[in-house]
Amino acid sequence: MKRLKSTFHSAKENTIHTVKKIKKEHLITKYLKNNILFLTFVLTAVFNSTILRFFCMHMLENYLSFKAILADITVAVFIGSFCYLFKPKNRFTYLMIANIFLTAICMINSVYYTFYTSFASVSMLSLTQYIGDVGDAVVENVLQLKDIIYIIGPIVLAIVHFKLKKKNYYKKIEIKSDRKKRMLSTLAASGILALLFLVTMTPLDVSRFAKQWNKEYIVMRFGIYVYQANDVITSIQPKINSMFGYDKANKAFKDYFADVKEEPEKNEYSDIFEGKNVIVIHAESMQTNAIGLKFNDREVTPTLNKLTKEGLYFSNFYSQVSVGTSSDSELTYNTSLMPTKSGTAFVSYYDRTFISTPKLLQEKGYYTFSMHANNADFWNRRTMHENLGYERFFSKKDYEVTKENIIGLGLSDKEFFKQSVEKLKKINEENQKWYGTLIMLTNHTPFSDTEKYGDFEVNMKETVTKEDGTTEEVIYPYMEGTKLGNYFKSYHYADEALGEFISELDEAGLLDNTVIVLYGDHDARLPKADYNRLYNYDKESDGILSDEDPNYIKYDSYQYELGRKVPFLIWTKDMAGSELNQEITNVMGMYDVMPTLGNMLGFYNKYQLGHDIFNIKDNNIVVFPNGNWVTNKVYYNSQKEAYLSLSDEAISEEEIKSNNEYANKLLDVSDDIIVFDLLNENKDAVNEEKKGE
Ligand code: GP9
Ligand code: MN
Repeated sequence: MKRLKSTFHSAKENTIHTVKKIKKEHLITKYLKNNILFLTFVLTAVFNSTILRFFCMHMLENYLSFKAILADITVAVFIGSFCYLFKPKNRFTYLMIANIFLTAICMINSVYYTFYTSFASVSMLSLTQYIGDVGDAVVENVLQLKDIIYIIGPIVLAIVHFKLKKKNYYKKIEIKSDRKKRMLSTLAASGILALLFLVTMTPLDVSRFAKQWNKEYIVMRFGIYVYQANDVITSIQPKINSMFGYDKANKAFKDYFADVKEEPEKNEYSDIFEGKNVIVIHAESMQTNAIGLKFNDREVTPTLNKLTKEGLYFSNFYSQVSVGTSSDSELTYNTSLMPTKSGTAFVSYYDRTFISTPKLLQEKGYYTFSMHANNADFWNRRTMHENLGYERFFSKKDYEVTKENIIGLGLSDKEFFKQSVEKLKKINEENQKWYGTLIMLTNHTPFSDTEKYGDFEVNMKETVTKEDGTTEEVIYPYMEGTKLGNYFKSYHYADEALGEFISELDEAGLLDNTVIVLYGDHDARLPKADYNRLYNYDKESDGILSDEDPNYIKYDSYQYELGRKVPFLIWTKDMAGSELNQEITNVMGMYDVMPTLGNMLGFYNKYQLGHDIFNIKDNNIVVFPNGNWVTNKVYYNSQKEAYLSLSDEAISEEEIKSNNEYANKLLDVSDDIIVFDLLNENKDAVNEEKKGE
């Protein structure tokens, strides 16, 4: 009986389940049937965006990226939801307009990508020169099927619409009362999808999205529609920033530079390199702390060790970058201005007027150029290098990049230098004097292409004599397998590339009248714990020494922050042993390069924020974008409002206060110059000063 009861029970359950299932199926089919046009709209929008990624980025994980597809669906559902505000027969018009709009975004980007290997930005399109370029691109590409394939979207939508109309579909589904409800529930669905998307975001996604310059990455993760919406917002932001506070900023600017001399202060370094060719090496992620470092008696940076010993080496030098990393260091190096407080100068303020080293040298008759084997739009360099006064930018398309010669982000440094030497030979033949910046690439985070860096071990080897008199080699892992260890391997490779470059230049006779300037662009952002292991390795436990051990070296956050020093050096073939061959230990920042180098090459910019290190000497202060600063005596951390004394001299409260004021004023005036375009606004005064020189 019991058994019978339970069989009956489960039969009943089954029936309920089947009924529910049928109802569910019925609901789904009902939904599909009632929303054919809306769904066609969503599908075509997602299809177009996917096709765009397919044509531009080729790799399967890019165009079939789950995140991008989810983002595209979210946007399409969101936009499409408003169609429910209209009567069914009018929904087509709304969806068609929206579809054409989204299709246009895909088409424009498809054409733009073919031309620039990057995605379009509204801020760029607003510049007439770009409209010209893009216009040409459209003409050149108009016949390419891949650019017009996107009209499949509106065509499919139209076909579906006319078929439905013929079947009297719109009249059948007309239920007046539920329009608002349907719109709201669809909107809510897009909200849920957006939430789902947000939980899949990694910190890297968030930071790249905020910066908006790594366009390929954003399109790959967020889809083209979110990219374009973000692009509009980031393009408008600088305009909004510059709408308020102009008068105050202009006054502060005039006051700041009122007492600055029109003429440079001369010293024994004035004009020493006037008329010489200059090669500037932007050394990716090179930090000072690897210089002189050895593993098992092998130097990490033999080339840099040699150059720093033979040249004029600034060993207490800091880069002053913000979120714009490489591009910020280029900005500060070239203009003696600080990175902007929001956004990045290269991306958000690329159309401002800058007084820069290449521009001033161009005025002195130099041919100016830059070389970097990465995509020209990375960090918006294509535009900014022109604005900074480089007459020619040799980028990825000017180099032969094959699968075999790629390491990490792109063309390997060895190959980059090799191919650059050929270009330099030609430049040298065609120009009397020239100034060029070469931007390295291989030594870039995450330093994981270790098998391509060549042999460089970062372990610890020891030879032990055994009781029987024979010897044995013991190997301790030390830095092997750590991120810092991999960084040293990568650094060693980059240093070797540098060495080969110098030899090749010498062989080509290009060093005879040339000054080499090298700066590390910023630190490599490596874990503090890895430095602790480097300085406090306990081979017995393969861990870290106890802080009571006599050999323990303190490495706290102050040491870490101060350890972000990067090398800066000036070297010529014949400098070794001369008066110029020296180490300068006074603290110096990237913004001091333009004044210091300017004095040596014979140019001057009144609106520079740094100082000639040979004038300011031990009285210098290096201000960081976050308000921290360092002098020879003290390092101040503005977030913690705490400092570390760097000398035996007492530090007074007043000193801290006045340096804080100096730092804040400098950061404000620098930001104002860029945001309010003050060098352009005051161009009459600026030009007047130039004439007076
Ligand atoms: C890219 C390279 C790296 O071309 O300069 O930029 P970063 O990530 O160091 O800012
Ligand atoms: Mn960099």
